[in-house]
Amino acid sequence: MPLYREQHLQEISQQFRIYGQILHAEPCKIGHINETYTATYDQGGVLVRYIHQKVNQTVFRNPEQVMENVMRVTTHLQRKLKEQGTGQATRRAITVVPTHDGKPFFCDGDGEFWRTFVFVERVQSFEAVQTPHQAFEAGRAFGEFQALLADLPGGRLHETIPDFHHTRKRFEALQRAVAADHCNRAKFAEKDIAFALAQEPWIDTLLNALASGEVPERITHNDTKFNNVMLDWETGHAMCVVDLDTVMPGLIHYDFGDMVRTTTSPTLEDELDLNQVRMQMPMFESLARGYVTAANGFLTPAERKYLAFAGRLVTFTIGIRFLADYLAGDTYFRVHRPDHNLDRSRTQFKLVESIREQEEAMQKFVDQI
Ligand code: GN1
Ligand code: MG
Repeated sequence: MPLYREQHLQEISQQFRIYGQILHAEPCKIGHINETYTATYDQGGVLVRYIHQKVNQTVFRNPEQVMENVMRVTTHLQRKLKEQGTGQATRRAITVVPTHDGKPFFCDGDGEFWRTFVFVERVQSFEAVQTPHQAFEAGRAFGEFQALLADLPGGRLHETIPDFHHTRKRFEALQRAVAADHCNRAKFAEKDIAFALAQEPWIDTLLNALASGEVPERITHNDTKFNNVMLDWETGHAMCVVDLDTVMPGLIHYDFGDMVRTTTSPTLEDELDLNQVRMQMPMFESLARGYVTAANGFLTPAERKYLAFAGRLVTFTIGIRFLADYLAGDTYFRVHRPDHNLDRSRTQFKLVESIREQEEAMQKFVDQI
């Protein structure tokens, strides 16, 4: 990190209720949206770590509402975990560190929005799943997360990004990006665009099910990427889930679908060798077992019915978001190489096809859990 950034981070860190002295801070490269740093402090001779994070305000237009949600959710999780007698509550749910005047965030002189979390030690996250057991743990972790939040008191949570998983609106956004072809890139993505547009007949399925009351709105995480699950170093058990910025009203399918997207293929989400990209049944089975077991208390038969389909839908939705961002000139997702968003969208579309081929078998498995 350049020196001036480090200096700035030192100033930021002093705004929060942290005892001791900051020693150093490193950028953490996970995630496409926010800017995250791991900072080490000396507290009475012991090294203690915290997370400082700058919120991307282009993506999160109302960060104060984001933090209102995050506070309600984390306070509730902490309280329930303690009531249940779960030890190590600050490893089981993230903890927000307030500023000296008790606010959950700090706005610096440049209008940047910062927040701080307790660093969860002795856990790690992975970009791709290595074993079915990990897929099981991911499913269990997010299933428990939804279950714990089912009785969140107070009014409806804020929609921090309205219509976040609204496939029809994402589809229309793609159509607009194709028509505008702002960067003259559509010619490099003709096949991909054609594939995406051809999927239109089934994209409203869950929106219709929600509108007709067949499936209910719940509190969901909405960004259940596998790298948002923290696994204990020693036991491999999921300790907690992170990245709570999009916790808001949603369908459980958005969570389960994104888990299918990020836990069942042996590849990363930007894999270039599409032959490697595929939905692996043993991973799906473990994932589904972990999730359904944890969510069993509240899942309705109608919700179960769409679990395999959810994998296809969410993978497709994120695929078209990548593609639209490629066409618009990479303004939303952070990219690390030319055509990165195009590569990401191709990986998603390949996975959509693989899921579709196996969807019946996947749902059959779910039905007998
Ligand atoms: C973004 O920043 P990250 O990696 O947690 C995105 C998700 C996408 C994901 C794709 C707020 O999440 O919706 O699924 O990239 N988050 C937001 O990797 O748009
Ligand atoms: Mg995220």
